[in-house]
Amino acid sequence: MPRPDHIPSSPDTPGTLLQVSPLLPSLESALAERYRTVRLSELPDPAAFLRDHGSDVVAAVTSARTGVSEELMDALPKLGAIIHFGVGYETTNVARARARGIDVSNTPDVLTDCVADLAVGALIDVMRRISAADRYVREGSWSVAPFPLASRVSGKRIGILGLGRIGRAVALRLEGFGVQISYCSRRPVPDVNYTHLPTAEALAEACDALVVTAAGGKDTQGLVSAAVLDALGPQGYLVNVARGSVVDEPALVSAVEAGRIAGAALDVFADEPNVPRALLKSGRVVVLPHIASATRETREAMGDLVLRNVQRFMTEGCLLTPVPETAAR
Ligand code: 8YV
Repeated sequence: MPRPDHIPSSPDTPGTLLQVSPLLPSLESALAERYRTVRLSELPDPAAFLRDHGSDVVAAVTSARTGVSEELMDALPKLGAIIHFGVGYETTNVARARARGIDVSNTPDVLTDCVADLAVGALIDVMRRISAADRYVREGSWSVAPFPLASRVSGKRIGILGLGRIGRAVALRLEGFGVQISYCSRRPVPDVNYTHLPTAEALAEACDALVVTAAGGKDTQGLVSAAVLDALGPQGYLVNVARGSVVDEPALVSAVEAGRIAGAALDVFADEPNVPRALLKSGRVVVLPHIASATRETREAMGDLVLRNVQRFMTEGCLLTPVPETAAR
């Protein structure tokens, strides 16, 4: 069958690289220059492509947000690698990929600093009410009355939910604020001096602000429950730079509406880009459009790591930064 116009015939590489979702423009160009790349979302008839050419695809590049669905995996019988742009990969069923012998990679480390920077910025914003104070000045309220007093950050008790690479980078930054740090992770981390607490609820109970840096996925779904928010209490703040799924969002909405927590700074939501109205309306909530890794420097570094993973797979059949062996879904 003749190759349709929308499928590039060069460069000559060992198989087709499927780009599942839109990516950083510089990465898209680099992939297209080096590999026979097909952009699934730009095809007039993706189903026809998968039917007629699915067996040409040897690797898939996708975003953390999109992953590779089980249906798509099933349509690619020769798929050998799924390469994610992003540290998260919960949108791909890794156990199923492994069972098929498909390797999976992500982009760890290169985004840690920027995500931690934003988490600390968001924490200070919600406690000191920086965004709210900015709105206050702009709407002309400063000449009417002074801005209400906010909450001190330095010296407070901060809980970190998920002490992985990003959680540790957040803790390291906060050490400079003289805070007391405690954390909850699947297991105690051996080389830190922070206090380990066994459950999210115990952690929330013991802190003034809870910073969520745990990975998304079914293991952490709804981990920040109504009970955890109640344990945080009316003087407590929630910061989430992880995944919307880690927080029970309806429970958060009702806790914010009832003043059962003091405030929240959220970079991630359950159904992005949709943000519940109650959160948008609350002056106690800082809402951000999932920007924790969104700096030019970090996104370029993520793109570069994706490219190096693709190169490694296409030349040596293995990946540079495979996801941990323990990763399931
Ligand atoms: C990006 C992220 O928004 O790395 C992640 O898991 O959530 C963010 O860095 C994402 O990679 C874009 O798909």
